[in-house]
Amino acid sequence: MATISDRAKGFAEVDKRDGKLALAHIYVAFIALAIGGLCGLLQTLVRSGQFTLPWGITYYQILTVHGVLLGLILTTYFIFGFQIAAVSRTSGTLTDKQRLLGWIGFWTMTIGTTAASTMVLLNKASVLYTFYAPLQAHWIFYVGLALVVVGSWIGGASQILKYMEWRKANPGQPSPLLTFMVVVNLTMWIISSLGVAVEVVFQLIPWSLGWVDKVDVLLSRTLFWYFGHPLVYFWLLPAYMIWYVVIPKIIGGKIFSDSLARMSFILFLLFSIPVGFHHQLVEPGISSFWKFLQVILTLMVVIPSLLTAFSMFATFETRGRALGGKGLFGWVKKLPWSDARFIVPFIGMVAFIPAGAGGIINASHQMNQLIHNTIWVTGHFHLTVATTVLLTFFGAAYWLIPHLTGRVLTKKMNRLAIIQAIVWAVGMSIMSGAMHIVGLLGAPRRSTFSTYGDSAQAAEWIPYQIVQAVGGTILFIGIVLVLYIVVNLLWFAPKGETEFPVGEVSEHAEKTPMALENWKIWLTICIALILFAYTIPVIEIIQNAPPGSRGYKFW
Ligand code: HAS
Repeated sequence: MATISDRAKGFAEVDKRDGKLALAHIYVAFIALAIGGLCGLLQTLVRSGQFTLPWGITYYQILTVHGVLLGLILTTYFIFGFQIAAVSRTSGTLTDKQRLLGWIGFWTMTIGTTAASTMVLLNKASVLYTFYAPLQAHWIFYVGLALVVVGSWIGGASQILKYMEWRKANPGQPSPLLTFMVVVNLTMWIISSLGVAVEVVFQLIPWSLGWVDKVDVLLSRTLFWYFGHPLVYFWLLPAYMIWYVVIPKIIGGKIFSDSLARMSFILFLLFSIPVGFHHQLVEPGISSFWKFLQVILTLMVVIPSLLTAFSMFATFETRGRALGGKGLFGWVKKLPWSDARFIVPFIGMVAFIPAGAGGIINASHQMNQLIHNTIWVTGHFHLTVATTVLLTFFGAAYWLIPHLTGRVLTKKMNRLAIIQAIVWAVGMSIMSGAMHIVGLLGAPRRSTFSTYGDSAQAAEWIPYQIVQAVGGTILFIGIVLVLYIVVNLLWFAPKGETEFPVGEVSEHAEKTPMALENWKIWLTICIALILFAYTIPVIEIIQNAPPGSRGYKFW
């Protein structure tokens, strides 16, 4: 039987030992999807008011499991699995030392994940994925999270070392695009996660151990969001890597422009960090000038997404026309609609159009007053991370896993993968659509009937909550389907060779300027922007902290 992989001939493979490391991350990612997804289903049922959790399990317990496992664990592990494979595929096999670092990182993260998840499952850390103070968790939860971050630095170092080795061996040449993108993503991750590391190590751990009585809540939220917004781009950029580099190859086309792709990644590095205040626009204690400044910087970080949209349209249109597509939209018909590796991420791209528009509404200072803390925000991030990013990851898993396991995606699984994406799109449109609408009517996020009572206003929200539960149930079917395909690709699919698709740059593209790889310039601007956006407001937050909340006697 002909398989998708039959088209692939003569491609470079990821070394088996690197593949094992990548696969270890991917296993954890999909285990997190299974447990976190089940909690998602339970949550929508609880919110509909038609279901009560058994055995004393609380809503906030499952909400924390859902957020931590899907928002933090599934994403980080899939991203690391993909990035390890991408670096090995495009810059060569990792050295033994680099691979060892990768494994140390993996085990450090996994010990941390197990510790944190156990505390959440025991209801000792029902503090949601943002773990805002003054909600307090068991200290083991915070130590677990710190280990996840430290493990990611160690694992990330192994990928960065490979990049440095490549550059040393190839002076004056631009590095492989995919590896370059991985390094930008890791640089952004390391710089931003320093914020959450400081919060956890210096504020939350001492406080949860009882070494200090109080914690400066505003400072802790500021440190969290210094990390929290780049965190969402840490999720998005691997999806963009797949769009820029892998999709052109899958559709038989070329990368529109290497320089444009690199430029957009650099813009993410510069503008994704100094923008955390757009999550704190309604918080007192930060002056409106600094909020306004960070709103402007947030609108700057929209630009690389617009560049990406332009580049993707150009790639699709060029390919469609090369295949004979005529007229304004005739090229659309020429794209490979029956190939899951293309259509699944494509649905994610389409979702990003309304999702991105929603993000711009959120960022627009005054409009934020309307939607903040409503379930509109939940609708926004289910379109962005849970649709755009996740469908792109699923689409990538359909070639990445068989590439690493030496198997193939059969026609039957390919068809099921397309059905899965359609199920996901339908479920998410219903659930996220209802969340957006009822959010505008004022329905709060992170709450249930027991917390907001049975007022007349709450009664108005009930039909929407039921619609959300319907969407959530359809989404859960989508999770079961993707897990079925993944299990098949890991252990049961026929043996064979599957391509790790890496596109070539169009011959019409301009030569890539080496300035795009000049880290001294970009890191200097990045740090200057962070200092500019944060120094004075953080000093003000510390100076104006309520008595005793600095905790330490020496502060
Ligand atoms: Fe967001 C809240 C602003 C993007 C995730 N966001 C959140 C939260 C999460 C999240 C998790 O300013 C909740 C945090 C919490 O728990 O409190 N967000 C933005 C802005 C963008 C944005 C300006 N967010 C994302 C992405 C996420 C994500 C990406 C995850 C991956 N967000 C906010 C703000 C809040 C917020 C406020 C706080 C709200 C509050 O008050 O609490 C931008 O990056 C969006 C730019 C995107 C575009 C779209 C470009 C379109 C493309 C697709 C092209 C399509 C093609 C297909 C080519 C401008 C690239 C072809 C199509 C055919 C039809 C043929």
